[in-house]
Amino acid sequence: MLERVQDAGDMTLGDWLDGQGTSPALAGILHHFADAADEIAARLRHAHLHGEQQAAGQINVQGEEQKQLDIIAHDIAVEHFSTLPQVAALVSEEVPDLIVPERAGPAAPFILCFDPLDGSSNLEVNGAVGSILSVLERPLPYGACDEAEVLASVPNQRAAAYVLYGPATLMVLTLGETVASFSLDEATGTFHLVESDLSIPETANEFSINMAHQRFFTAPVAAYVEECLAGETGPRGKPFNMRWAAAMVADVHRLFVRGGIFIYPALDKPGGAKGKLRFLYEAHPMAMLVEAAGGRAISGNKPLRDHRPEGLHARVPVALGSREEVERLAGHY
Ligand code: AFP
Repeated sequence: MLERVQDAGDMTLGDWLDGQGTSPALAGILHHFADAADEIAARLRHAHLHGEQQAAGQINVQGEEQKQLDIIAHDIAVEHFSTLPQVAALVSEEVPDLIVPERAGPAAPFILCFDPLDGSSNLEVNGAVGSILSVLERPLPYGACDEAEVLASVPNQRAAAYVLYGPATLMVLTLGETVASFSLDEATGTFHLVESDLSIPETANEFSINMAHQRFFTAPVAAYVEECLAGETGPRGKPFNMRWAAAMVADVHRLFVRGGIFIYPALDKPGGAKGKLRFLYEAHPMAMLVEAAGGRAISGNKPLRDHRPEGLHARVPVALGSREEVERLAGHY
């Protein structure tokens, strides 16, 4: 058996959270997210043996076909989060309504928004998928924990994280100041620190957008992409590469390694004005992570963090990544 590389003092997620002075209530949530991810990773590894990568035969709140694993991952996450008395409510991509766990006390401070299995259309091709979490704190004084209160909690984002289920199971986490990454040791179910201070390179030569929608791009996005495609002889004076993983978690993870820009824009077609991605459990957590690593996140040409969604599952156009690339795109508006 391979010995694990001993680095960063062989720090576990728990050690790291202690070192950050994380409150027990918030640390408890992140531990449960890690435990849920460990369980989801195990189900993913065996999914093809049981046919769980296949469609479940039902449509979710987004009007998208659910895979069996979408529902399994949702159930695992809800089971873990529902045991925590500090959690007032849950918003999951997979169900239309707010979930209020039985154990939630009236003074429970946190609301959790999550996508249990992002990129699940990759399951049948054994491609990368992920889980995303955003931790919001309810504003005082606490009211009825309903949709209005969830939306009012958006400015109080306390933590964001994703787990990428690739060849390795990696968690990337921020409490707002720095971004750290952890890798799962499946033998013990423990996440170990890999990097304590991830930063997104300021400049890059890679862009990430679904080019199949090119005919629906609005003018600013079309102009930005055209400049990238023009390469050395265009206004950018350098060649660009294009990547599209079809799972936001995988595309955003690449930003932390190589830099670049990820765009899911508004599309100029019926029903396309808000793009595809959901604010509460896709765009908002990724924006917190990217900005904590020195990158930028926008919707249109405005900071994404200033956006206020109109519902639990509201969509929002998104662009995030290396500062120079995001500012260049914003400059075209
Ligand atoms: P699925 O969960 O339905 O696979 O969607 C994943 C996703 O929301 C996001 O993770 C990707 O970036 C994006 O959709 C991919 O969208 P396209 O369908 O345009 O490739």
